[in-house]
Amino acid sequence: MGIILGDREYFKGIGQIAYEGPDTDNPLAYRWYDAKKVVAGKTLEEHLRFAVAYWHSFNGNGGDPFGGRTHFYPWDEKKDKIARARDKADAAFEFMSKLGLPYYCFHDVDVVDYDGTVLENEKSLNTLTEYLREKQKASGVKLLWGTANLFSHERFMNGATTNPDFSVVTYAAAQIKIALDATIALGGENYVFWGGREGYMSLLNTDMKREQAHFAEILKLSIQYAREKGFKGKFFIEPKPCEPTKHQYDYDAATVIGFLRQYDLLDDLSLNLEVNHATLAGHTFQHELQVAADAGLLGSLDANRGDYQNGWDTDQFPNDLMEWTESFLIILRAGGLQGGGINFDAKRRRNSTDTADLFHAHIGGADTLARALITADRIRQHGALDQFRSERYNSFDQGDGKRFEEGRLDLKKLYQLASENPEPRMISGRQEYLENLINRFI
Ligand code: XLS
Ligand code: NI
Ligand code: NI
Repeated sequence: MGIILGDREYFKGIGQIAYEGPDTDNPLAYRWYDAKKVVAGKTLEEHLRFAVAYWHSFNGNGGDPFGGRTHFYPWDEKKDKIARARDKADAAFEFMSKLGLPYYCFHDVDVVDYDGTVLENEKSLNTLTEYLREKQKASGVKLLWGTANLFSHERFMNGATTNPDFSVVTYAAAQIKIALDATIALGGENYVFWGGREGYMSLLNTDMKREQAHFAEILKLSIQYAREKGFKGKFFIEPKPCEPTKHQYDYDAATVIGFLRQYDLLDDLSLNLEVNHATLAGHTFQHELQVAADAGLLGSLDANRGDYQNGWDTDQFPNDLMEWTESFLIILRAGGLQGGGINFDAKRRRNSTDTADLFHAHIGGADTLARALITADRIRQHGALDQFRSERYNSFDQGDGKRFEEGRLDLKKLYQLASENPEPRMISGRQEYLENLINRFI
């Protein structure tokens, strides 16, 4: 819908980012993300549903444990927090409209400072919600998901919904209620729970069973509340194994699925998977995608990447074509994401201090993923990969193998078959051949 400016232009000298194709020399153009291009029956825009993360792009200041801010924002200058929050919203919508990406995501405290009582904070967020609603209308940019930041404030140091002190749990609940109200008011399509402090540092002071039951109860109450208010969207849990707590309850996809099953929460919740969280858990992102897809719970994605050498959540912008091509093979096979989209939960490096860097980061991310999606579709069209996979299991497609899958054989029958049949022949898994096959398309 064109570029949306506030009182002033924050990203001067950068105009609308357009698709110019792989051969362009313009670094401020998309080479692969051609939003209207149709792949596997849908446009790239419909497949990818890219979102900009408010926290990394407009709040994150480049600080790290060893040093303060390196990113200085012109929208962060006014004294009054509401005026400052409005400036930030102006900058955000200018940026998103220039990039032409369809969605954004936020935590409550990204939008406006929460520095008062519960009711004062609610009032501030409501004021900004009104403002964001106008911005959304003017730009066509939509809210992919909202969430509550239940990890930064010191009251959450022992956990939020899993805090051993009930009064802190009520504060967490209140914050969720207010964030849900804002998400609903903005037509948010989903709501995310990432439990930053939901875990423990030491079992010596922790009743894990009780804490997890409290978390489940808050999820249930939150869903109930939102549904009563007419929210039709999806709820996602975002797994992460550690950081900030030593051991987070939502460790990985399989753990979260077990938890959801245990507390009967599978109807309303599915997963928001993040690349760097997968690798922190000792998995590939592809593994996490496959676990969620197999359970029918592949909801939404946080796109970023970790670092091969560092063991923490570096949240770099995605640029690994192989990783994302393999990922899209899984996503396409699963029929796409259920209700979610792809949020760039990624930040520019501490020393990427030019305004243009924020554009390069998102353009590179969008192009990497678009290119990977197109590549994965070509691999699927070619067919040899999927054919190899299915043929690998064809001994279960007929005869006793089929009867086994249908649950119609007992252990004695399997014993009998093994004793009657010769030693199974060796069948190659042909991994190197398949890796070469994928490389042909990249
Ligand atoms: C942090 C998480 C966070 C969630 C939203 O590691 O990825 O950014 O996506 O709370
Ligand atoms: Ni995330
Ligand atoms: Ni993360």
